[in-house]
Amino acid sequence: MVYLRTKTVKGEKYLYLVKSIWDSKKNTSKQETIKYLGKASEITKDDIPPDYRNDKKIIAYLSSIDTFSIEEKEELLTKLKTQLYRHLIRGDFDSTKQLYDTYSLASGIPSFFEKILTPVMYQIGDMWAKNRLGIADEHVASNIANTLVKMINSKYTDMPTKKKIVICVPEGEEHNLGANILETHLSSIGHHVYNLTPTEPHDSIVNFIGSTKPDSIIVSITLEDNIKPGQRLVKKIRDRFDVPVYVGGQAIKDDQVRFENAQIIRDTSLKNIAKIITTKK
Ligand code: B12
Repeated sequence: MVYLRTKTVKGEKYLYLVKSIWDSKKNTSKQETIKYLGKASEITKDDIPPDYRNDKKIIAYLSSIDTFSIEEKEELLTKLKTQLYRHLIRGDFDSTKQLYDTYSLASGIPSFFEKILTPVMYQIGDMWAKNRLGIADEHVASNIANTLVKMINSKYTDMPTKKKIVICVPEGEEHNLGANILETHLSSIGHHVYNLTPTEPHDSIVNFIGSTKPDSIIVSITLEDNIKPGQRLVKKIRDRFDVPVYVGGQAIKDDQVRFENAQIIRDTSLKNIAKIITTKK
């Protein structure tokens, strides 16, 4: 296994390309330096020996450090997205998980969701819309993506809780990967999230809110056709409870869309979403 190791000397980072080798006599692994790459701030991609430039771990690590130009980082991200696209379409969960593990280790889980998984899912949708991808492939891809997000989320079930947050979608909305990503991110920072997605009857959602008394509610809408049902859902909730409701998702990207009694959140990071919905007004 090959990876990059950092040594910090007097505040300056130095990178080494190292190999992990199994020593069967001592029954342990040892590191062997393949190449000393130099000061992290001065390294370019050309410093990496060609054999390792496409290594997933190396790419994941390099795309996370500041020393690479934006163009180089973009190039590395593009490679990772291409790899993920292939893994998802093939239904290859193990490779998907491996890519997630290496990338998130270096760059964090939110970055994986925002920079890799979400754009790849959008690309899959575009390919499907252009008839360049079958519906079965799209299903396989979204199932694998959802399995991964659920698996990441399962790590956080025992965390202490800060706020109670309900996530729901309007009746008829079957898309819920975005909702599951929000659930995972909010759980990872200590909130107790009740994810009612995918579609549930509006009355069940309202009854659930009555019994759990959450601090905030997220309504995620993907299909434009579901904006009206979404508006009805928000009205039903707000007619009964004085709880803040936040609406977001692909359907409301157009800034003409309005919701009474709810705040629309557009184009912002997961970190910022968490801040907005948990800050008391
Ligand atoms: C996977 C998928 C499906 C799966 C969904 C499985 C599942 N469990 O989710 C299945 C196969 C079921 C499906 C069905 C359909 N789909 Co579909 N689907 C997709 C696809 C490829 C990916 C969706 C996804 O997971 N995206 C990635 C997630 C992470 O992104 P996201 O939802 O935008 O979420 C992010 C943000 O928006 C934000 N966010 C989300 N919610 C909220 C809420 C708040 C408050 C905030 C602040 C932020 C926020 O956070 C997330 C993380 O960054 C998209 C393509 C695309 N562009 O997304 C098409 C797409 C959404 N589908 C589409 C269509 C047309 C359909 C069908 C009508 C197809 C059909 N004829 O049957 C049906 C409708 C089913 C239904 N009634 O809902 C269209 C929608 C077009 C439109 N403009 O309305 C798309 C865009 C494909 C396309 N290019 O045409 N689909």
